Amino acid sequence: MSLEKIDPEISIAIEREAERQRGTLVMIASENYVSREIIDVQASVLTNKYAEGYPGARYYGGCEYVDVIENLAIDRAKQVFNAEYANVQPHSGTQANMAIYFGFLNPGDTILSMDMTHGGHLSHGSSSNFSGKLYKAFFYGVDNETYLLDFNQIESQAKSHRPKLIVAGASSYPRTIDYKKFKDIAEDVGAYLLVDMAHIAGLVAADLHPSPVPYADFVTGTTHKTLRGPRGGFILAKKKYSKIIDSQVFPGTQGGPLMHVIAAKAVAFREAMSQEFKEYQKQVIGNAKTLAEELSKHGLKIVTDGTDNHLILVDLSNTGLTGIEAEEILGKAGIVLNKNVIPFDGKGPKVTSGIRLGTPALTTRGMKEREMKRIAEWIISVLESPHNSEVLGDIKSMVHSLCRQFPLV
Ligand code: DSN
Repeated sequence: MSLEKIDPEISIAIEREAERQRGTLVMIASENYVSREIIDVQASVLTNKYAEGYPGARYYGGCEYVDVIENLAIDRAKQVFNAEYANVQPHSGTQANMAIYFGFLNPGDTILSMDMTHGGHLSHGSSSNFSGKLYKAFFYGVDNETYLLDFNQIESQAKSHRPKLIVAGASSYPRTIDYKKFKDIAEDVGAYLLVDMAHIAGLVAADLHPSPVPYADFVTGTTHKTLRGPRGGFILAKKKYSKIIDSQVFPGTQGGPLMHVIAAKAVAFREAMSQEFKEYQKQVIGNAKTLAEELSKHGLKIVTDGTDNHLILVDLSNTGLTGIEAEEILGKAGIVLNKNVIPFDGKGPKVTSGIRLGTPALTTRGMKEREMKRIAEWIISVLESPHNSEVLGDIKSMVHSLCRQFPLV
């Protein structure tokens, strides 16, 4: 029997979500569209299987095929990122970070990470997250003029707080991160270095952003952002840490691994080895640069005046709109993105003075510089006429027609 018949409410909601994804411009920097193969693998019979443990050492029978799958996922992750060790079981990036904290810190230990209001992530010590409740977190930020990472500040914070772990990585930082500088500071103060490369994992896989793997003790990431795989996390590290990390992922912080997701991660790592993937990532960056230039030409303030990666942070302070207002009106025109705090934002995370835009999903649809220029014009028109329903309606229909020209597979 079809889902439509046995559960029409869920069936209709899924169909509407599919229409929404097809018919709007997905510009949330952390979202993407996976291949049909990855969707099929995630929807496979692997979802039926329990496999607590690791390949060759499970707590359940019948694991011979899922062992093959997990070994392939591990080997491919190691190959893509040139890493000595990989764990592909974390259900999310936050759980990957949790396994590292649990493995190498004791409650009350000090960590030093990027301030969430300057672009850091919830799981890097925010007081509302376990990481800020269990550990004593101190934060570094960006320079108040350039909005670039301030390594003098990072170094002096590290020297005064003597953290056991330094966390590098961000969810709204538009520039290249110098991991060697982080490593030098960590070494100087005797701290471990964890790099959370969730946002830029696809760029790193394609050699378009310097890899943290040679410098960091631990690298965590997610497979669903620029890497364009299923929703989930992974960990890379030096081999000497493998036993501790494995035991902190399972049984430390998780039970049964999601084998359908791990199989889909394996397919994503395989896709990431292709020339097509490298070309795709180049276009992601090219599109982001064009979008930033066009928005800036039309008078919008771009944080750090541009981007090196897949995302752009816009400071709305000269538009008279807050981030939440901009998110809402752009959404009405079919342009979906998120409000975002900008460094030194006085408005707080629920309102914000900024918006974050990303190009990974639009680039997967095949859009290039030409489309970015049109989209920039639409964004400007919406922001200039936020209460003009005719303008919003016109742009919404142009968005629809552009989406039809770039169908999803
Ligand atoms: N919340 C994600 C983002 O959108 O950046 C990171 O986990």
